[in-house]
Amino acid sequence: MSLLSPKKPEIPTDTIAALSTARGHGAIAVVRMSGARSFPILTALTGKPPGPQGRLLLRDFQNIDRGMAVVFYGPRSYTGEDMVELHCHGSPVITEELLSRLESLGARRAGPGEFTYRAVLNRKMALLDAERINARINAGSRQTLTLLDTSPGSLDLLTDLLDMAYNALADVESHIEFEEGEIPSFSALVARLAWLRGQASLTQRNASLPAVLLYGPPNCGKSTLFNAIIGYERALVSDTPGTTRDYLEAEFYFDGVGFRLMDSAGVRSGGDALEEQGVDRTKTLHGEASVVIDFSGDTTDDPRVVPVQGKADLSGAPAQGILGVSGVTRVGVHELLAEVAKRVRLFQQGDGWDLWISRTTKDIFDELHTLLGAASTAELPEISAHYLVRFCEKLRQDIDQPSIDLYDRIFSRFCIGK
Ligand SMILES: Nc1nc2c(ncn2[C@@H]2O[C@H](COP(=O)(O)OP(=O)(O)OP(=O)(O)O)[C@@H](O)[C@H]2O)c(=O)[nH]1
Ligand SMILES: [Mg+2]
Repeated sequence: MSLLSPKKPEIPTDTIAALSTARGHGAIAVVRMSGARSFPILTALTGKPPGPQGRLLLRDFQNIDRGMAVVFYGPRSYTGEDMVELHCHGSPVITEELLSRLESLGARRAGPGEFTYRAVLNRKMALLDAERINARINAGSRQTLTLLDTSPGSLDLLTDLLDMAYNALADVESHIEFEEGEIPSFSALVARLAWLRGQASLTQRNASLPAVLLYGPPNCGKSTLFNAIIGYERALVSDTPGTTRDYLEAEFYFDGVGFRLMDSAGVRSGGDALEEQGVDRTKTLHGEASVVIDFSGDTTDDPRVVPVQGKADLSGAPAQGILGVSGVTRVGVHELLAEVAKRVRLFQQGDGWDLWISRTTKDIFDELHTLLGAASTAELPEISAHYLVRFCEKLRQDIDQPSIDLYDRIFSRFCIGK
């Protein structure tokens, strides 16, 4: 089986550069360069040639900054090409200047995912597994990271499925030839594909951070709690009911689980037109949220809802099944977050999330599902065989000769610098 096929894109010969750390201000930033001219460009930038393999060199980046240059000699690098990492101070002015200088010395600015794209072309990783790199960067929980490490590669999953499909085809063809017994049902193949698609759906569900909504009447302390949880004064707080109108959101991590915490307009009727629009948004968010922290005082069977009583420092003990919390004294906040993390895990894991499956592999499974549906509902074994042959051909092609379209689909979802 070969990933290098004549239909594959050509290996590029130019040298690319990009900022690989997040944009904005930070202690350090890393600008990466990959390609045949990486070392000559580094020499031109710093006035000195790169040192021996793996050496870290302190360099003057031509009046722009002083920093560290890390050199990787191909093929022992991420992309398989000669690579340089320039570690500089994390200022957008510095990194932009540095990139412009690299451009003027002959590098080209990299597009999304271009470093990983080169790694695939240089056989550093299989195309269908390149998405794991992106998933690792975007992982919202420890569970995702663990599954990224333990799940078999997409090529192995597809190859196993192809074996099962060949067996199913052999059964149908021998039935056609000898016309004995019932038409084979290839139920094992159907069950396996259904399970894989279920795992792929769970993976997708976990691909974005789940939304946790603060919900309840005006003035109950939602925005105060929002600020207390995220650790800074993001939301306006006042004793005037109806303060929050637009909803706000901020990412938050607790006990290895990430979520998007959302503050919303307090729900009541009779406010002005703007407030009513805010309340409508809150109601929509309530329908979509993975977990709702509900200050309304009601209890419910909805597993997404965690009932709380706000301003626990002022009020007496809450009723059975309701958690007392205060954004001012932080009473109950830790317990609340533990409960939210528990609900988020339930939502994320569903019934047994055991395998991380990439989005492109999910798309392949969906196409295979259509073919298998046609094969399993066909009334004549010849028609079943026809669709099973197409099923096998499609799998064979995705394993051996991924199309250029597949490359585009995968790398367009990457960030620049990866
Ligand atoms: N003592 C006490 N006061 C609180 C607590 N939480 C909020 N407050 C006060 O209650 C008032 C309303 O708080 P907010 O956090 O703005 O309430 P809200 O639910 O966001 O209100 P709306 O945005 O109008 O829906 C403010 O004066 C807060 O200082 C709390 O836990 N204890
Ligand atoms: Mg508010």
